[in-house]
Amino acid sequence: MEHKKMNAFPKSFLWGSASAAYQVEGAWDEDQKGVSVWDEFVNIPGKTFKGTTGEVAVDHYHRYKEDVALMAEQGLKAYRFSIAWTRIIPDGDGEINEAGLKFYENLIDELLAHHIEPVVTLYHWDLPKALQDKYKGWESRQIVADFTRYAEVLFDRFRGKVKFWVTLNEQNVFISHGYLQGSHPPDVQDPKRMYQANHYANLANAAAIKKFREMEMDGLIGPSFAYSPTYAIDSNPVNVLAADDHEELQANFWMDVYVYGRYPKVIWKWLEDQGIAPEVEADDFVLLREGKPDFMGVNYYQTSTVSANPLNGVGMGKPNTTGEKGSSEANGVPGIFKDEQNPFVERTNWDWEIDPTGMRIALRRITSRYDLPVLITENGLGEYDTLEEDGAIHDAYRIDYLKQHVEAIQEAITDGVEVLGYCTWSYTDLLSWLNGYQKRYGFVYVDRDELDEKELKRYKKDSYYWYQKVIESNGENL
Ligand code: BGP
Repeated sequence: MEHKKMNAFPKSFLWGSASAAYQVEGAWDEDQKGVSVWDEFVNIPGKTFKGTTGEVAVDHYHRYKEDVALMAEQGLKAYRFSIAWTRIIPDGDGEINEAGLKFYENLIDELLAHHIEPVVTLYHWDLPKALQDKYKGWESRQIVADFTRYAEVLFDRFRGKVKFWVTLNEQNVFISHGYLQGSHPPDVQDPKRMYQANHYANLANAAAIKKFREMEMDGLIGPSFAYSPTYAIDSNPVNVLAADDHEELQANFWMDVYVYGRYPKVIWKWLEDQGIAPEVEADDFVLLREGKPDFMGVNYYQTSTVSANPLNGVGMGKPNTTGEKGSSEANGVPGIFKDEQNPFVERTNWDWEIDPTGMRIALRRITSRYDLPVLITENGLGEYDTLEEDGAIHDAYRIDYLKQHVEAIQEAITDGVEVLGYCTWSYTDLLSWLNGYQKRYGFVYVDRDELDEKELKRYKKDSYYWYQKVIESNGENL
């Protein structure tokens, strides 16, 4: 629908930006930090683009004050970052490491001193390797208790300071990449194991939220879900059915569990028919229902367009991690759907579709189905940037992308969606898990590349100044 007049952004709207520990911190073995599964995985030849690692990343661990000063100057209202479990409890379930807690306390205090709201992600993929070795990490029910204890340590320490908490970042991504595509640790390709690990992740998410309630924490908590709303390639009913299946399998399958504590029936039946349904206990569903979040965190980058796919049709294909446009392979699930290129939208050099209207659709679908407020925990454009001789970075394409998405959010607010805030991905440039350092997302350029860390100097991009004006005008001046 078209609106005659748009609603303004709420006064309390969190204009933010985001990062994740492994992608920015570096200092991978300092101050008694334990080893994570990513510390190990990146050193397996051929796993990441040009063998890049986060061992130094953009050295945020040592430069956090400089980074927060840049945020303050820009006027940022919220900064979403993740805590590395291995800094807090190096072996996952043993001693608590005060030096790790201190680092995050300093960061949080620095943010609060500049009136920037910390938005803390408990888990952004860097599982303690000790737990992987001990009981196969997410494949064991034991992870639920260990994750809850870790969460409790953080709730206890940062009570009163942190008001926004994100439990698991993109469970749908780390589980499917880790156990189906084998492109993330622990490098498994087995759907049965994937759905089992996923079930325990659901329980861990719910148990952490339950703990938050029991501790009477002042604040809001929810997961961050990577949501790519589905379109059918056309109105052929078989393709519309494929789109329905895609939405059920790739979105409702996770978000229904978070909010309603149950799996969608159609997908559960399909999992049983395939012999890949997880083993569950009756009490699990009691816990899942007790773990209802306060908001749905959404990482929105793009939509998915699909068509029907026969039983002998196309299977899993590799995504583009090189930045060579058009290099992603055909991909699908035989008997259900296959991915299509949407002819109505542009694509980035990494073949990600640029679809701001899809953001509005994502926000509306969540509101209709779950009736929860939404916190946009990630959205942004990964592209090549050029550092000019005078230190400028003219990223008009990023401004254009962000502007269109902010407009779509305002449309959604006018439609009646409650949006708590908008965290762009990312604040500084950082390591892209599988795409190295050349795929840049930040407002702040960091001068390093795949092979050379250089001096890791920070430069403000044009988009930095653009967002500054957006924040200053509470979204009126785009
Ligand atoms: C999300 C992750 C982020 C970030 C982002 C961009 O899936 O939560 O950590 O990496 O995607 O993705 P990429 O780095 O693959 O371009």
